[in-house]
Amino acid sequence: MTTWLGRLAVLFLISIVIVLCVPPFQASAQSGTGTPSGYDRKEFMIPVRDGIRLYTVVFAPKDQQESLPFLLQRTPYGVEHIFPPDKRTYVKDLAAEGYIFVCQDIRGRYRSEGTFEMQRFSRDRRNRNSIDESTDTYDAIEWLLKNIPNNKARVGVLGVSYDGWLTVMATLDPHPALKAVSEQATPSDMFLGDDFHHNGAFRLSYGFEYAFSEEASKVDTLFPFGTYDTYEWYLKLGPLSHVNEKYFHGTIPTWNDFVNHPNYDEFWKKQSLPYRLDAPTVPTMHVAGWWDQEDFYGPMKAYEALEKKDSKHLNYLVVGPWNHGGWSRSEGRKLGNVSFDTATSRTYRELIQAPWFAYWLKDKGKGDFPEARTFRTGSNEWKSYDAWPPKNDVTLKNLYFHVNAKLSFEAPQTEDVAAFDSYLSDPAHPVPYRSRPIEETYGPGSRWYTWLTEDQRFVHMRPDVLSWETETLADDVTVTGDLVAHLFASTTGTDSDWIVKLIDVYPEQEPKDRTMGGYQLMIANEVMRGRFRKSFENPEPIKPGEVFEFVVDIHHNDHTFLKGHKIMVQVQSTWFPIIDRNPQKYVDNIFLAKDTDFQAATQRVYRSKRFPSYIALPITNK
Ligand code: PG9
Repeated sequence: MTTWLGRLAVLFLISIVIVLCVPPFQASAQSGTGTPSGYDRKEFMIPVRDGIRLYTVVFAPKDQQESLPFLLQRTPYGVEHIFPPDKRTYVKDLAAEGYIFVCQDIRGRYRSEGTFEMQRFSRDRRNRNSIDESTDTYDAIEWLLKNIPNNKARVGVLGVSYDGWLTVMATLDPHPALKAVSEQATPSDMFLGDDFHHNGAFRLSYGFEYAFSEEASKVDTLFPFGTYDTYEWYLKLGPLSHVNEKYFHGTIPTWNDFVNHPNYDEFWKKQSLPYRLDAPTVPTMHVAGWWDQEDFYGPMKAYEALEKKDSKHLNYLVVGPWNHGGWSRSEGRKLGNVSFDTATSRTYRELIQAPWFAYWLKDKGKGDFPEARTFRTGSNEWKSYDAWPPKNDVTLKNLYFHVNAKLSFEAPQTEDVAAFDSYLSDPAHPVPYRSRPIEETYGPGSRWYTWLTEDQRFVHMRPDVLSWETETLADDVTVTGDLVAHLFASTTGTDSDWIVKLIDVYPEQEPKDRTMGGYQLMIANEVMRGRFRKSFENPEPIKPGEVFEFVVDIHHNDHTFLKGHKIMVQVQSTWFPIIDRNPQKYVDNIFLAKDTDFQAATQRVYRSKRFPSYIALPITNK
């Protein structure tokens, strides 16, 4: 790091306090250490098998009579300033139940010793001295059982996002005292669907800012942009090769990994959870938010991977109308402008999370948890399922693109070769992914947290964003399960991104809230990087002008498009700067592309009998 960067980093350091009671980067200026509460707070440096010591804070209830189980959370975001459990929204209901709470800085972060590695690979088991996050958790648990008085010799682990991923790591070769976990918004695959890439398309602003934040220093550090609207900053940055040339100078390991692994190689595969997970070993509750701006794919995939071998029925899923970690704070009655009529986050904490741990760690309740619980948006109701995605009462129906910007469940009959809609995609003028100014991701006042619920009218009718919509719905239409877009499309370039957004269009006269009149609420979305249409391992150029079927999985959902609403689909080829600009000319590694590689391209989306673009929707009446 250069000296000026170092100084700025220190300045930023002082201004950021990461509080573990809320998910990462929901910063708060308060320190929990001095807050009076019903807990005794003790700090330890817990040694693990290679001699490294991990900074750990233990909160035991002051009036503890009986032996209590542990609830452990491990984190890269700093435990020093956490609130006592009875002051933390996230675990207040658990605190009322009675646990000994433990928080630990993982190796190399904040006050722990050792070296941090972003999502450290699993150790080589042949080497008895090797370590990973799983052995660190094991050793910490072993130490706690032996050294903290009056413990019940049972442990639960929970956490959101990175802490959720660490929760999953705890279940690999678990300590025998580990009796239940809840991973919440864990990433599962950083190339296919979580923080750093989606379908191989690089999440530029997130990847750049997060890598810096974790690796420029031992503590979280905001990148010193020196400008408020990062849209312009990233545009001026130009090709990604300028990042190391101008700013990182090779000092940020995760950025170097991005550059060195542009395709789905062993590096990404070995990190992914489906690669690491086998049959569930510990009762596991996965928690996801429909509008999670960071890791929605992750918990859904982790659930799916474990479910394949869940013969002992240890694997459960909860999905609600939340952003990243939204269940752990506030009431959850609203997200951005969207109302859910009920306190969804509180319901989760009181009626789902607390009974889950009470059953496994304290033998309370019957343990008859539904396999999957979701909050169905639109109709705003909790649903229980005995399988996810639901197998019964669901019919797959295709919603087709038509002439005059129409969508309908009838397939197009036209043989016309010119049955397509078209736009010019220009990387010099990329479509913003949220309305400008695009504040730095985790900066003060950032609207990052709710961007997925933003009214899509801010780009509707842009010449490089195509839209199709249904007639006003005469009846409710409910989708439940996996939604997949099939785009028959061509480009004049040799590489191209395809972004598909499924939108619930509110009536112009919205009876419940007139400010929502005509609102375009995105309920599903995804980007597909064209070079990976056949293989994520071996990308290929696209043949200019040839029509391909690009299959874009826009993920699981449970949503009712209410009677009186319309269903809309938007397609575009840039989503900046959350997704880096595709040069639209095939180059082997986009991280090394030159300025001159970027070119405008004419895109066509077909809607004919031969090339019927559509979205496959799992529809239910239940
Ligand atoms: N989404 C964050 C993250 C997790 C794991 C790796 C990289 C980033 C987080 O909120 O922790």
